[in-house]
Amino acid sequence: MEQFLRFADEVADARRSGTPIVALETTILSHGMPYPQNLETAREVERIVREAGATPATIAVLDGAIHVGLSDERLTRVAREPMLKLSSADLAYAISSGKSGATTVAATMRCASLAGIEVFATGGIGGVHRGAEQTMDVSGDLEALATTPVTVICAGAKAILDLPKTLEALETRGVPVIGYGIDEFPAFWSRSSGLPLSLRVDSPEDAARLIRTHYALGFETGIVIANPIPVRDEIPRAEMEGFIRAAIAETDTANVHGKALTPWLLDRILTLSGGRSLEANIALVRSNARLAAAIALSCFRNSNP
Ligand code: PSU
Ligand code: MN
Repeated sequence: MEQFLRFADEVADARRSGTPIVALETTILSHGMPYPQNLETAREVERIVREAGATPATIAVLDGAIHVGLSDERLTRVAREPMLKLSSADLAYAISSGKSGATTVAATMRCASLAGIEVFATGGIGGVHRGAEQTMDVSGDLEALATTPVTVICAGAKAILDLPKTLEALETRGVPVIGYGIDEFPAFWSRSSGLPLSLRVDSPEDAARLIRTHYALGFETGIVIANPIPVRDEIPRAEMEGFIRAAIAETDTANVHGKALTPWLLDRILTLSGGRSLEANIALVRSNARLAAAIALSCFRNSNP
């Protein structure tokens, strides 16, 4: 499988010395945020991971190769060039036909796992869409979480989703969903969803111990660490819900579905909220990167006492 992987120099060095690495996804950049904010965010998130003492590995498929760690030139390509949105089902196609694409949570987890990276920071995971009773639109992220041993640090699932059903689906698949310093599932742009979580950790050390224990028990699922957006950056749930409902109501007439749905909704919500949703999105990604680096460092200390 190494034949498909191209490591950036800093990632290759970190792998050689066995120091902590944090994987980062690219769909959030290419399909989730406008240019140039996406590029600025990508650079800043990498800087945050480095400052915390870990190595960032931003992942994308470029011209048929899985890049683990992107040069600034490649990062710029991902931020500016229209490219495919790659979930698990699309990876082999993109690689075997020499195409380029940004990786979703699902595809990034697979690439991280192939590269031996255990910790991954993103914004929010995909899940069960509202109206899934009719559309059966359920993100491949859930299946990837069920089958890929990578820990995902996120601000919950995007609140455009059906959050109760998303939690049920994760429970069925045996994926631990752990609140970080919180007893409920965060709702991405808002800290609160009203949905209780029974698992909670309050420090990177506790998270690292839990991760080690989960895999020592022989499980091969992913783990979700749900880190609420910082208080000062959140948009209260009642307010967000108005933007979300308005955007979803427009999807019928706009005739969007499938892969295009999540990016379309995020873009509409950005407009409806007057840009505030993007500010919040950037803030929560930063916060998740910081926590992911701290957890990766604790995992590293655990295995190198
Ligand atoms: N969260 C965001 N912006 C995004 C996504 C999540 O704030 O762009 C992306 C992630 O890459 C996630 C994907 O894996 O949306 C899920 O898309 P879908 O529902 O089509 O599986
Ligand atoms: Mn879908």
